[in-house]
Amino acid sequence: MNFQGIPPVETEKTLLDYAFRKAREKGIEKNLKGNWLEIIRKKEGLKIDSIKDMLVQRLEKTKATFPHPKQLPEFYVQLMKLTVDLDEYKKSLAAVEWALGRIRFFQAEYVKKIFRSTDHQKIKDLSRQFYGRIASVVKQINGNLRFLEESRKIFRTYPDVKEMFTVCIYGFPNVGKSTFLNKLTGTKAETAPYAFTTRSINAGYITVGEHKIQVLDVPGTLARGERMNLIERQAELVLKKLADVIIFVFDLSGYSGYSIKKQEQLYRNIGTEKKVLVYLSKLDLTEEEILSEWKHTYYSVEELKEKIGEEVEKKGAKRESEDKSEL
Ligand SMILES: Nc1nc2c(ncn2[C@@H]2O[C@H](COP(=O)(O)OP(=O)(O)OP(=O)(O)O)[C@@H](O)[C@H]2O)c(=O)[nH]1
Ligand SMILES: [Mg+2]
Repeated sequence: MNFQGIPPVETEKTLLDYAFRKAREKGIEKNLKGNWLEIIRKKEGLKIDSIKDMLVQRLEKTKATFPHPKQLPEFYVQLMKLTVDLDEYKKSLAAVEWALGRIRFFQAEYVKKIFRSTDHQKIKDLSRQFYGRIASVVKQINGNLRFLEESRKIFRTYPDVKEMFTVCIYGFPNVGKSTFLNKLTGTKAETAPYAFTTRSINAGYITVGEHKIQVLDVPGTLARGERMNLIERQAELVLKKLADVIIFVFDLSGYSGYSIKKQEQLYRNIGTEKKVLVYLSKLDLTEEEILSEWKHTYYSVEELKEKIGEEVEKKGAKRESEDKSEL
């Protein structure tokens, strides 16, 4: 799902200004044939069609580019529940659908009325009535359009994750997660000597044997519940729902600004439900004394890759035995 490519949603004012301006341009079209009554009918008919076309085209685009929760993998539905008001979102999509119906209905109605009318003034009045109705329809969904635009900005922060075996790199800001992701997968995620460089979730891929594995770099925090920001909520969901294996990055050097004690606390918070592997970063900056205490937990990037491979095999074997027991 392309959450990054959803185009902006226009306001009621921009939509109407644009549609009415285009209609005025149509209204000055020359070369219409027939008697004066036929020409007036055609002109007004063209304006009405043009308004309908412009609005329908834009609202259809909104309808087509915003994902409906029904079409999304479970992970993204959960993510939506955490980050936007899902009921309000569904209501807003339904409102766009409703507006499309009304616009098409009024266009058909008023064109019919105009072509039946034999009075110049009456035709002008009908046109004006149509504009009023259409403006009122679009105004009625303005709140919904604004809500969709706000949702779009939130969707843009969503990670692009696939449903495959997933390794999550987890740990405090600035400990070296993105550097490790780059070492492991060869991607080029941004790294920097200050915290919160990674504002959304970076992804890379590795192949172990014949298995393709997704590796996500997930920012960590000790905040809970209400105190979590948008990215932290996403991180927690990725960790709980998506991760098959977690690699926890410890920075023992002190350069990240987080004490070893704090890092151990975050490590313990993960719980025991998932397989957790440890990676020690910044060994070149770490004091010998601390290093000797932690040496037994050290694995190189290659060794960790092998361990991930073992977990993929285990999961595959588990799935096979589950499949057999279902038969
Ligand atoms: N000397 C040394 N520096 C490292 C090592 N690993 C990471 N760094 C540096 O530590 C800083 C932070 O690394 P990042 O990989 O950006 O850390 P991060 O955990 O992704 O940080 P956030 O995205 O902010 O959460 C960068 O300046 C890296 O170059 C290492 O093994 N040795
Ligand atoms: Mg990072």
